[in-house]
Amino acid sequence: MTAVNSALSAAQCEFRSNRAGHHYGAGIYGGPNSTAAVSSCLFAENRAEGSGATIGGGAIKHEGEMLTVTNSAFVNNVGLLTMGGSYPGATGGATQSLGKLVVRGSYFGGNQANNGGALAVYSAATIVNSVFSGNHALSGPTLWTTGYGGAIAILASQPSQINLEGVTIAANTATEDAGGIYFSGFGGAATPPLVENSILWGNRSSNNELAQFQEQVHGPVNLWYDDIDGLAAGIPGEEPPQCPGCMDADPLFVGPLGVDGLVGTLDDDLRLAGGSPVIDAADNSGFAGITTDMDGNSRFVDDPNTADTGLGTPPVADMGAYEFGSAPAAPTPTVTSASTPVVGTPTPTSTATPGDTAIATATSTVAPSATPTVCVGVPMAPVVVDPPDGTTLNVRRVWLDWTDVSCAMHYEVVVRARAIDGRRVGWRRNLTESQYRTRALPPNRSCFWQVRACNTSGCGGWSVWSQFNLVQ
Ligand SMILES: [Ca+2]
Ligand SMILES: [Ca+2]
Ligand SMILES: [Ca+2]
Repeated sequence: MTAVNSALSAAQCEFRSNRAGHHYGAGIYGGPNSTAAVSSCLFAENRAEGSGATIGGGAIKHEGEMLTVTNSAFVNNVGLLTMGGSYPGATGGATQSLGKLVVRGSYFGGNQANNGGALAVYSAATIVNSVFSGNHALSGPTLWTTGYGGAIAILASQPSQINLEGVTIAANTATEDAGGIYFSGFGGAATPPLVENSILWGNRSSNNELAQFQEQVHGPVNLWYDDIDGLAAGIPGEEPPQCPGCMDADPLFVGPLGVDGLVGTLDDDLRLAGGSPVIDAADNSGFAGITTDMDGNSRFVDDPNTADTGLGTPPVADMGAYEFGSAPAAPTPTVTSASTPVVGTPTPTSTATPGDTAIATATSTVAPSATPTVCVGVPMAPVVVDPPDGTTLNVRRVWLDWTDVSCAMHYEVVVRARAIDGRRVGWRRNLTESQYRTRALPPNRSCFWQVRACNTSGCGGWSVWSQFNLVQ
C-alpha cells in the first residue's frame, strides 16, 4: 500500500511476503505529506532489497508526517543491500522511519537489515510498551559502516526527541556494534535519545572488542531506570555509565524462546516471572499518560511479594513491556440483570502471546449469553476505535468512537489541543453511548483525546491518548 498526500489506515490485517525494490517499503510506503496508522496488523516476511542510497523498511518505509503503529507484530522482515559499493547499507528490517513515529504495544522479532535490524529511526519517535526479540543487523557489501544496531539504529542527524518507554530488548544481535540500540549521535548534532523503564538483556555483537554494556547500547544515550546487561562492569578504561535508578540483574523472563525453542518468533514470552528484580522498580513518572502495558492490562500494579524499589507513589510500575501480576479485574457477583448478552471489551487478553495481540483482537471476553453479567469495581479502560490514531481530518466537528466496556454506565471524554497537557478544547461526562461528536475544534491543529468508563463504583482507567490532526 502507498500513501502520498493522504491518510492511510490499516487495522486487523496481514501483510505477508511482499517485495520492494530500491526505494519503497514492501508492505506500506508512506510518502511525502502522508500519515499512516496501523493497528492490530501482522507484517511477516516482507523484503525490501536491492541497491540504493535509502533502501530499507522491509515492512514499512515512512517518509510522511506521522506513522502510528499500535498492537502490531513484525516478524522476519528484511531490508538488505544486495549490491553495494558506494551505497550505504539498507536500514530498518521492519520499519525505516524518516518522519514522526509512534509505536505502542508492538512486537518485533527475527527482522534483519544492515543497520537497525528491526527499526531505523531518523526523526522524532516514541516507542512504548514494545518488545524487540532476536532481530539482527548484518554487514553488507558496501564501504559504509554496517552491522550496527541489532534491534534499533537511531540515525537522526539533527535534533529530534526520541523516547523509549517500557521497552524490552532482548537477544538481538549485530555483526559489528550494539546488538540492542545503536545511536551514532552524528557529532553531537542529534538529541540524545531517552531510554527509560526498559530492559536491555542478552543482546550481542560479534565485535569481540566491545564491552558487554556496549553490546546492549552504544552511543550518548540518556538512560534512566533501566535493567542493562553488563552495566555493572561498564566499559573498561572509561567512567562508569550514567544510569540513575538502573540495575544489572537477570530480569527472569518467563520464556524468551517460547515453546518453539527459537528466538524472534511470535511465541517468545518476555513477560516477567515472579521474583524478577525489575518488578516494582520503574519510575512511575516515565509512564505519565500511559495506563496499560503491552497486554493491555494496567500499567500500575503492586506485587505484594516485591519491595518497591522504583520511584513514585505505589503501586509502582515494572521495567519492560509487561507489568507483572496485571490482569483484567476478576468479576465477582453483583449488579446488572442483563437479559441480553453483554460483550466485553476486545482488549488484548492477559494470556495472549505477542502474536495474538497483533492478530487476534477479535478475542473478546464474552459473557455466556444465559448468565447475567457480573460487575464489581470500576470498568476497564476503553480502547479508542475512531478516528484511528494519527489520522488527518478536514472537518471541524469530529466523531470520536471507542469500544463498549462491560459494566460501564457512562463515559467521560477529554480533548486537548496540541499536546496531552495542552488546552482542553472538549470535555463531556455522562455520555451514555460509546461515541461522541465534538463541538467545532480549532483548525490546523493536532488534538489529543482519551476516554474512560464509569459506573457506580467510580471511573476506570483512561484509554491511551489518541491523536488526530485537523486541516482546514
Ligand atoms: Ca520463539
Ligand atoms: Ca511491591
Ligand atoms: Ca509493579
